[in-house]
Amino acid sequence: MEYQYLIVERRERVGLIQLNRPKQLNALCDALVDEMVAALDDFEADDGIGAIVITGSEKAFAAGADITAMKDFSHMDAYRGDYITRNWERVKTCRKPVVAAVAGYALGGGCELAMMCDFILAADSAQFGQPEIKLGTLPGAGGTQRLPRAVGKAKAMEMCLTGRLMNAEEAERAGLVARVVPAASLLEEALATAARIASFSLPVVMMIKEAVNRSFESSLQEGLLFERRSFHASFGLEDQKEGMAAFSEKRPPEFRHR
Ligand code: CO8
Repeated sequence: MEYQYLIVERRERVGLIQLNRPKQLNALCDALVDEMVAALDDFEADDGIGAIVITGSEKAFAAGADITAMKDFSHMDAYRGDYITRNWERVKTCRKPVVAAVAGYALGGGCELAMMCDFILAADSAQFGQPEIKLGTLPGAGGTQRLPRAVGKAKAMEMCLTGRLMNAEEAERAGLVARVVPAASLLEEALATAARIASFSLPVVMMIKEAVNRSFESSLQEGLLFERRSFHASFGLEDQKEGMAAFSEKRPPEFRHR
């Protein structure tokens, strides 16, 4: 497929999606999101891909939903078109791990997109924020829901109510990002991290992703039960036999189902 707003590449077992609408700081228009969904569909269906990285440019991961495209919407336009939320959740429903590699601005929908990914690696230049209040609106793709889960109520409330930005160092301290790396090595680090994930048994990777996500949707007891059942199920996998045999034989495992 030809992409207008993305650069999509395969780096061995890692699928790389680079948002590429530089003049608008990767503002998330419908066409860009549609392309991102198509790229995710392709990578999800491709047995040769074990993990996915979504990144932007040096200046912006994404500066939010496209304000120019939505500024004249009526309530009916937004509601009937299910603006934005229509297909954004595809990032979340992807069963393979998705890593956000964020440099520069991740604002509004950009911050929400990063938070939909499984975890965020941030360049030291990254800035996160939900500045919708300054536009007379509010976050619409998870900012008021995922941000408090990531950084706690106080910081999330303050950010959403004031529109202030959080830098990479604070974001790491607050638990919004997994790790901060120098801007120059962000992509390399993100690809290496995704490649490591993709080197493991894919069914196990998917089970782990599912189990961690379950912790946000269930009581502790239910989550623990889900985890235990998945753990039991892993003993039905050839890769579990290989992983444990390799440990006993003091050799690296060769997972077949990658
Ligand atoms: N939408 C459309 N165009 C944008 C956006 C955007 N979100 N952000 C930047 N641009 C455009 C600018 O208009 C400008 O275009 P032009 O050159 O034609 O004037 C170009 O990108 C460069 O921007 P700036 O000149 O402003 O660059 P600066 O370096 O001076 O500033 C900032 C960078 C601080 C990022 C600034 O551009 C800015 O504040 N942008 C808007 C950030 C924002 O408010 N984001 C939230 C948008 S609303 C939103 O995301 C709602 C989400 C809820 C829906 C659910 C999911 C999306």
